[in-house]
Amino acid sequence: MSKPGNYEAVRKDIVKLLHQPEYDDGSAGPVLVRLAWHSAGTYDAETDTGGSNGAGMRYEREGGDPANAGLQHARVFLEPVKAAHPWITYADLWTLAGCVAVREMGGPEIRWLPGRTDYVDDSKLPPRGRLPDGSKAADHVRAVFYRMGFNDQEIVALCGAHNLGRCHSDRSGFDGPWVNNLTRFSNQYFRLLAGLEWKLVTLPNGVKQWVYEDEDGISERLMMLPTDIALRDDPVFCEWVDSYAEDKELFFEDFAKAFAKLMELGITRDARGRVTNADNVKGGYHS
Ligand code: HIF
Repeated sequence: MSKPGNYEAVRKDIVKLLHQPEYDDGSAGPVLVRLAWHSAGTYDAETDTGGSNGAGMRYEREGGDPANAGLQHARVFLEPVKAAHPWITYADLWTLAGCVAVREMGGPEIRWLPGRTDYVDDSKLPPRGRLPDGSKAADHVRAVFYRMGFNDQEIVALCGAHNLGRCHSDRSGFDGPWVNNLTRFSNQYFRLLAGLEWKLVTLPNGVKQWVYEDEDGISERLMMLPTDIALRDDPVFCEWVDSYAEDKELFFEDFAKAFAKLMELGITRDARGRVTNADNVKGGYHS
């Protein structure tokens, strides 16, 4: 067991578990990034509910949300790390793992601060339906991310995370990866979104998505969600898509800031960075 507060030791153990030859594309990285984002992305700024505090996905009410299908894999990957460092909260572990995974897959360093609680505050529980629906258009994407407090530029920067991983027909109904090198963080997502000719298709399960096929039709099919294509086709979003397609450094910088902000939603800190709303939660329960 590591010394409480030794986040470096936790980081090292997260790095060690990323290589998973038997799982998916051989890496736990993408699904860990998704776990971190879904833990935080339920936040509603107006009512100050949802967010990563509480690690609510451990329980059926949030964990069983169809939007979170598949994320049990990410939580299971992290169990040995929790066992080796029992002092870390799940809420901290899940958010840290996402940031470490981005960095290890070649992305930017994301500023991450500890202090989240595993107390579940009943008054802060998010209702289901707060996470975005990939079949929708730009107005839906804006509604979801404005609710969390993001602007148009930050939304597009965040969406570059779809450079990682893939869709699974048994989880979301969508199918396939956004890019070829799907465990390497880069701005390829934006280059492909802006540069390729995408075709709308209906999958055998009735789900509609956009695909690109090489002329020979042999190489693996790449895909885009309707919400991804919405970024290309919206007059404001598309300016940022082009900027990030052209300038990888700018994308890395903006992504790191936006993702760090996402991880902090619902967490308040004092001047020294200590969390002020994680302890002594009234009416909550602890795992
Ligand atoms: Fe995703 N996202 N996301 N996403 N996402 C999926 C997979 C990943 C949306 C829908 C989906 C973000 C925003 C949005 C990752 C990271 C981020 C899947 C496929 C869907 C449907 C799930 C599956 O079938 O396994 C929508 C509608 C979003 C709003 C536009 C974030 C910015 C891009 C916030 C973000 O960081 C990652 C990583 C994956 C890959 C997971 C995997 O298991 O490989």
